Amino acid sequence: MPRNIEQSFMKALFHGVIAEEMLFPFPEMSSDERENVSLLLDSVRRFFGANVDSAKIDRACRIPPEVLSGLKDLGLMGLQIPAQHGGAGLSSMAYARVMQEVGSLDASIAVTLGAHQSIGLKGILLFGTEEQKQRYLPRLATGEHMAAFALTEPGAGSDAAAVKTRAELSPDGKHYVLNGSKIWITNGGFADVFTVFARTSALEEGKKPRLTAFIVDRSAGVKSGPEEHKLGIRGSSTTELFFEDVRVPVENVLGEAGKGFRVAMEVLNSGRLGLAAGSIGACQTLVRMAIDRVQERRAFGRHIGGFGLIKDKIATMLAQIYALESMTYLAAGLIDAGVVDYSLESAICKIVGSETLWSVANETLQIAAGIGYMQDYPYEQLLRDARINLIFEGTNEILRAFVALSGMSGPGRALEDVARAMREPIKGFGLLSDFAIRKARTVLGRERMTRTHPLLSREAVLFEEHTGQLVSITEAVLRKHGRDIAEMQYVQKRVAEIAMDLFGIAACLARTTRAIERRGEEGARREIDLTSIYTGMAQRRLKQLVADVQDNDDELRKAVAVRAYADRAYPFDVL
Ligand code: MYA
Repeated sequence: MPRNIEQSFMKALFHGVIAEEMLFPFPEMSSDERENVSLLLDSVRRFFGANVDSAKIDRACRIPPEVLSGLKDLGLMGLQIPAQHGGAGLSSMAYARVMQEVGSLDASIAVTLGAHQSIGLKGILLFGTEEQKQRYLPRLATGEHMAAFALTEPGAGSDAAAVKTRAELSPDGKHYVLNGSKIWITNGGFADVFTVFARTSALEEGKKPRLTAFIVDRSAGVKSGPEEHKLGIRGSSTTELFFEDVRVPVENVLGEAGKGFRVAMEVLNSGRLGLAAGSIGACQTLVRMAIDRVQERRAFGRHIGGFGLIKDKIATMLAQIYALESMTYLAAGLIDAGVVDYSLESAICKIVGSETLWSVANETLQIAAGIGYMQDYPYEQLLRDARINLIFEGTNEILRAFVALSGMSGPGRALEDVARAMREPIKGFGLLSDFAIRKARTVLGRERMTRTHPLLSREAVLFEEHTGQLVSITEAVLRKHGRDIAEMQYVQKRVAEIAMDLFGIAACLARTTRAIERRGEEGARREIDLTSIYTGMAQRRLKQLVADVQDNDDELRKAVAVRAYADRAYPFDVL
């Protein structure tokens, strides 16, 4: 059990604390749940095999209604809704495993299911009152009602707090009146129930408005725009939503009035893991296709699978997927263990999931070569379907900034504490937080990985060393930039990427240790090898990232971009 259930593994790591008890033993589902999930997955595979034609869904830009109702009959709409409210009551690990399977079968369907339950109804699960749960969850669990999450607006995408949709309390205090619109809402064309975010305070210059989350029934007057035409996930529904004097009873406020931003963030924290899980599944489908292709396509008198550069691509994909799967199930396991703050871990899984999928889709298409580019084959659709994951549920750029700033905020506070304690040594010492005390008593040196299997000691040392680097870089940039760090996006990107690689190595170490303990060195050979390849790749990236902190051309790049904005184009022509 974690040292401190409030603490996040990654936030602790930014302080140099390796909370090994959060890594070991690597989490797993109970055997009962594993059995249930296996049975469910068998039915899912059979159903998709017999009823789902992804190319047809892509061409028709819709999921046939009979497929949607079949998915509902399978019980796929209420996976995490507790049994008492009509759902399957799955743990986060089990939910992730089901989303992984659906992600391996059809992206439009995965996104529809994800928008319904990873985010659409998640607010009710996390923040709903008992009365709200009883009123909404049973019909959402069966899919009689479908849900959507309505946060994004034209001026409030990455800047989620800038929502303009207004909610005014009626003079009798019995309901709110919503006015405004939302864009790019997944399931927007048909959802019956929406989690809507609106501002309930006046806009003040330089201040963020207070948001409130509402459960809004379509029947209250929510209108949808036409379906958007998209690059990929074309079978999923994406529309605008319009609220014109939509009356919502005060009983439908989700969480506390004025605390809607937190509701949005917590829902997204949990939703991002679903996306990572779906990405694992899509990667598995792609790697299977890539392996089939390299064994059937011939060049220069032999299968292309025999060439070193092809082997390199396949090995890289496997190592990346192994790390992604390890990170995602580690994070899901932490949630199941009761850890409250998993915001950094889930953001990291979302970034790594979407980028791994993009790279695996790209490399698989490359291996397929000519046919990869043709619409008669599935590769191009998989590539198109994969692209959105880098954008929605928080763009990877904004999530990198979030990982860095949120990770560094703890050490930032600790440094302030230390500075204060140094100024007022007697009084100040009592004000020190746990972490700051450690720091003040320094030199604490780096913490050790003590529970990894000895066969992985090289990788464990690398993890320890780079944890030390993360801490010293964090301290150095906080001392140098102070609060201005919020504006230092190059630094944020590097810090985030160091953190991402460290989480990946930690997750692989924990999972592979369990594999070795259970099956011995030879039985765990595949896991050991993939851990070694992944750690090697991460090591090379980490070395570069650390070097770039000191030696970079950030300022030059900024200047070039500013000149390009003035030129409004690439400025040369050989003519
Ligand atoms: S849904 C729309 C997705 N939109 C976003 O993700 C929005 C991204 N933006 C943000 O997250 C925020 O605006 C950011 C903060 C992070 C930029 N957990 O001053 P602040 C706290 C907990 O930094 P801002 C979609 O796309 C923070 O500590 N707390 O805020 C669906 C602070 O607290 P305090 C958090 O600068 C698509 C306070 O909030 C978090 O305004 C369909 C203010 O922070 C957090 N994460 O911006 C998907 N963040 O005041 C279907 C901040 O106490 C998926 N805070 O210090 C299906 C997938 C299927 C896969 C298929 C595969 C094939």
